Amino acid sequence: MASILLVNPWITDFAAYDLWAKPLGLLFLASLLSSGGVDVAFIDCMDRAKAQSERHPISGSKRFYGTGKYPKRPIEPPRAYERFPRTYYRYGITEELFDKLISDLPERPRLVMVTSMMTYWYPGVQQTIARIKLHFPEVPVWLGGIYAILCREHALKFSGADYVIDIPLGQLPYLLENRLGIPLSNKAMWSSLSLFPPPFWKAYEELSYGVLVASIGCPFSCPYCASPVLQPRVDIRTVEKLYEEISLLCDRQIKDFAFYDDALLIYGWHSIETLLKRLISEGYSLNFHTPNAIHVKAIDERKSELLFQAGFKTLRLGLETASPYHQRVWGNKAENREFARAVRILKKTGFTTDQVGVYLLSGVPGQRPEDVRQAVDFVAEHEVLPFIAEYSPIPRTPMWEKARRVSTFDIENEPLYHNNSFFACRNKDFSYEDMVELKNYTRKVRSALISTSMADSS
Ligand code: B12
Repeated sequence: MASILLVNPWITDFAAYDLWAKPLGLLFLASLLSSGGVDVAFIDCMDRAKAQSERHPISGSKRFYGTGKYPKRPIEPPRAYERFPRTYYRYGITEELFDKLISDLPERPRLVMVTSMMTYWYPGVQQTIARIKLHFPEVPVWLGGIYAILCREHALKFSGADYVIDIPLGQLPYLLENRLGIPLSNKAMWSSLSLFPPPFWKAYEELSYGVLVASIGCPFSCPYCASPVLQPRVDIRTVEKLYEEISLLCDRQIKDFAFYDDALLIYGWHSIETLLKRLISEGYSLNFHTPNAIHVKAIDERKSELLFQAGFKTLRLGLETASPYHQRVWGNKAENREFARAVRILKKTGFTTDQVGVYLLSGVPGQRPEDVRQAVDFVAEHEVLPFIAEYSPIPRTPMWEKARRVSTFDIENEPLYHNNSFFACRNKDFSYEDMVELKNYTRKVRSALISTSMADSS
């Protein structure tokens, strides 16, 4: 049997927190390969439990609902960040542990597959691939995932991978067969999310949460978002598959589950409505979280009640702005009156202030700091928590051209400038200091809202 090693690379950034972040695409890839007859080995450089076991000097820690801090160590920043006043880190396991995990492999793999997430985390990808190459100089390394799709040319030149893959997953079995002579017995399974086996959770000896995706694709075309490029085709996971995944993880005492859908209450609802009713009727007691935000327009009494009864604990809503003009030109995702209605419904159902967060984009080209401040106040008036999402310019999105014109940094050729913390689209009307001030202001607003809601409930 051929053997393939799959690797989730290190993260390199100024800040990173394990907010239910697992390499779900790679975990599906691993289970598809395994069920097709390949021997699969899996190394997750971001596995907090593994890092803990090696007594990492700055070890990770557990926080709310299974989330937690990654272990980290400061590293030399790349030249693009030279004058940026924040410490740059590599997050994840140590190089020593990585080497040990590689040496413990039962055999030399025929192929190594590496995933990638944020485009600006590519130094972590480079470092991981370089380390793999030290051990297996002649084994081909294939890179896929979000950075590989959005910045293919850059990845071809700089990642160190032998091959950069941006084709749909359904075509991968043919590529494996034609290029490397690795046959797969389950080619049809690769074509749709509804046919994928459960993710390869056995890659983790210890898990503190699970992640799920009920659908991919989004009916909105917001100009700042890459979802239509990354997931152009709608695909739905069946109730049976989701139920199987949850039961398997419940056998491992997992209680917390985060959904990764871009449109959980729209496309995902086809499956989760039946799923949640079934879990409730069978007496499951679980916590669900939606860190990637749900659509305000899709919230109604029926959905809200079902989410509440099923145990949803962390809700994030995508409002993005309270300016009616921006709401129109940024994709018509939600209007203020729809937002007010949605919050009223959620509160009436029983969701509390600290359970409902609202994402607000900040630093979008053409936006003023006052717009963001007004949005923060607007959200606070409705007694739910505002969260700033600093704008990250993303290639192949409709807003990219405007971002390129506004930014004084070379965002075209240097993906490090897509980093939301770096805020490359700063300009004379919206400075880096404005962004810092808005983030501090929003933090204070959140603390005040939480104290008031705690005082009210005691
Ligand atoms: C879920 C999600 C999150 C989760 C965390 C996910 C994680 N694992 O870390 C949360 C909510 C925490 C999150 C946060 C953020 N996110 Co986010 N997120 C997503 C989302 C919606 C889905 C990603 C996903 O897991 N998809 C599901 C799995 C099944 O697919 P996949 O991993 O892409 O893999 C598929 C293929 O690529 C392929 N594949 C994967 N690996 C490999 C490897 C090989 C070899 C091969 C052949 C194939 C292959 O297989 C899969 C099959 O379909 C994407 C948007 C999108 N629609 O993709 C944004 C997205 C990745 N996020 C984005 C952003 C901007 C952010 C934030 C910065 C938002 C903010 N401003 O605060 C934060 C930063 C997080 C941090 N840690 O610092 C941007 C990326 C920007 C960039 N420059 O790269 C995206 C693209 C959204 C957007 N705005 O367009 N995010």
